[in-house]
Amino acid sequence: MTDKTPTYDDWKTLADKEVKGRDLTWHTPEGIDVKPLYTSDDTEGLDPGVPGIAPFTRGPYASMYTGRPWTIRQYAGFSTAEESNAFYRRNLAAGQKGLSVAFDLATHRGYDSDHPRVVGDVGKAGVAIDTVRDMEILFDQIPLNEMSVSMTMNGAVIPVMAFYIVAAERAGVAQKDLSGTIQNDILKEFMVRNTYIYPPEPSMRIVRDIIAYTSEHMPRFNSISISGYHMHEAGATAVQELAFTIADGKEYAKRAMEAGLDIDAFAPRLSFFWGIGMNFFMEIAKMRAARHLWHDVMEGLGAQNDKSKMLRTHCQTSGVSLQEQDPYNNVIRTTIEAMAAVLGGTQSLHTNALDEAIALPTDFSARIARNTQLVLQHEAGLTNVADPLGGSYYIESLTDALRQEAQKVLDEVEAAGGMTAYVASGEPKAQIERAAASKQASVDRGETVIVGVNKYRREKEDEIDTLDVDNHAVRRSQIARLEKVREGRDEGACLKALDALRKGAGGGANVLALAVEAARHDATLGEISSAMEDVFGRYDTLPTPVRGVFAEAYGDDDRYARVVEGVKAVERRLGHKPKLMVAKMGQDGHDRGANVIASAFADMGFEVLSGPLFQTPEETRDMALEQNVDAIGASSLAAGHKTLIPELIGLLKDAGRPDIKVIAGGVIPQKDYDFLRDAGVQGIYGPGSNVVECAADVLRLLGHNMPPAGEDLEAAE
Ligand code: MLC
Ligand code: 5AD
Repeated sequence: MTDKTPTYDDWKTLADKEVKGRDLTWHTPEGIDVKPLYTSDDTEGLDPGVPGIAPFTRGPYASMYTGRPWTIRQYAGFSTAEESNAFYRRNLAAGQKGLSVAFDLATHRGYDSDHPRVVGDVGKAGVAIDTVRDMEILFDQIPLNEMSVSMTMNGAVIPVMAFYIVAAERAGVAQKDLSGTIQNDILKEFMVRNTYIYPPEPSMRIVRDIIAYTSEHMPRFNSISISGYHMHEAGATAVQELAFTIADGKEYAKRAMEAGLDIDAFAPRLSFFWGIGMNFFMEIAKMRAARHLWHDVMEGLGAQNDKSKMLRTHCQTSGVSLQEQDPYNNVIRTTIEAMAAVLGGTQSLHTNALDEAIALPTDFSARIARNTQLVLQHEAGLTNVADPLGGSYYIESLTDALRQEAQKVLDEVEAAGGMTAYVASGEPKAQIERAAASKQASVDRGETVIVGVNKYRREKEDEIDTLDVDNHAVRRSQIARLEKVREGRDEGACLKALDALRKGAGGGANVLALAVEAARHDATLGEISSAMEDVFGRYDTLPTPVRGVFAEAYGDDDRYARVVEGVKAVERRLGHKPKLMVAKMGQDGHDRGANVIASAFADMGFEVLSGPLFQTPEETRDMALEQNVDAIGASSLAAGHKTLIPELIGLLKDAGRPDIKVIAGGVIPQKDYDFLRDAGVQGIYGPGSNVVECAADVLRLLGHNMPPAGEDLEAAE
């Protein structure tokens, strides 16, 4: 040993010897080259400061969890308001601290439960809410002046906020005493989540009206939850999630300022929301970089109050990281992700349940998910020190690299005229889809390992119990209550309030204030929503999947090449390219999987037709017949499959085209497979399916004899 402090070069000499010169650099999808070792050289000039003081890299509060732990806030909702209320109360009794409401897709998209477009969606992916009465039942015996409530609502945000305010009012709680958060983040809906209703401009006006209303009347309420989560779930890299989300936040702040609001009057109640996946250190660095970036953005906009510059956030562990295969591994994944969220300094956290890949949580899986947080808070010693990773060479360096990369994207957004214009150009959506396709290709090729899925796969899976909601029963009971509410109200007063809302939407009035009035007269969600639709219109888009990502990732891979040959053989026989329609029926807007399939199949030589989102089975049939497709791939991630897919098959039969093959993919529990097969579904592809193998299967369905993969799937055990 010499006295000299060893340098990075000293280390490199040794390491090179150990690995015989192999390059140990990790080239991340973010475009960051992560070295195999970090030293004090890497943090020279980087001082992250202390928690609670600008730029808040180390946390928004000085004492952080040493003063108060993060809020355990489990996102939940299913079936009726009664069932969800009972579920919330059980969870609160068992240690949950805040509420977070998941609404069904009918509610999200502004339809009452009796609307013909939502037959398959009512009560499925969340709770059905049609009127103030439903909202009163949802929060029955929950003191709204004490309990902070988050509501994930963006499309039908106006009627939902109005119902919440009026339900509280009827329970004797004034709106000034309500604490919580409304998601109200429409820009990311146009990019990735797809539960928009109106076109971008009127949608932005709604966001602004809510910020204005809450900053005046609801000082304890967070007016928006600027969400990167859904970008993350759609496949975005950390830099994309970070940059597009901060850019969204800047856009909302600018819009509110343009409407004459003082930035320091509303900015302290802007909040954020991150998705936290398995890339442990990257996720921690992302959260720290975000706080620094937001601080700079708000200073740039002229904020004076420190609270305006302080990014507070909710986090949710990643849904797409969870798998159907060997599902108990999901408990481990969620624990790791939850630790990243905590070490990144989150204010509030949802941990996913182990059955995520196939269904909504049961009491059992919800208990484990909640207890994951309780164990982290009470047993792991994580809350004893604020920002315990502060000063880590790697973390500080990665935080800075992410901040710089994201800043470059922020500058591009600025040059493109701000985020509304950039979103309208379709560019961020396309970038995220490219990242998603390339990630899928990497998993399918086994370069990215997922334990129990593309490596160490079990020969036989255990069955687990999953929650099933009787969609028809929920719909019947919702319709009965809707009718009762309509009968019991003063129709004249209700119509008058709706008319005032319609007029106000056309003029410059605050639509939330007018909707509160309509809700007081028991107008329904669908009525409030369509009063605004009369003025704003409804927004539709056609998916445009990216091309070329799979072809590039697979190159001359043998199996891929054989599938491409198979497609050509089928083309010769049919006299046209095999034509696949990717269909999204019902109000389910989760389109990552559908886009990945469309993109990959097109690369393999299929002619792919992507149907618009939100089709009815009739509309899918019409499009399929008109375009004369050979097969339809129905993608379902929101539990509408048992209603919508059999209906489509029946309609094709009635139209004399039972030969059009129908396959299904997405979040479909094994226990529904037989039901779907009996209904005529010819192939079912759950989470973890390999896209090239799906294509081989479709070729088989079209009469081309592809040998099964066999050797291509590395099966262990
Ligand atoms: C906190 N406080 C402290 C403190 N820490 N006081 C002293 N010392 C400390 N160390 C105070 C705060 O100032 C605040 O008071 C109060 O305690 C609560 O802390 P908070 O940090 O505001 O936490 P919380 O109330 O939980 O709010 C967190 C939030 C909020 C700001 C991120 O926006 C939120 O709850 N978001 C949740 C969003 C959510 O659940 N979304 C689900 C999406 S699911 P005061 O007086 O200042 O308020 C989804 C899926 C899908 O989207 O697609 O369907
Ligand atoms: N209950 C609980 N969790 C839900 N999620 C979505 N809907 C519900 C619900 N009704 C979670 C899942 C999903 C993410 C978007 O939110 O984790 O991946």
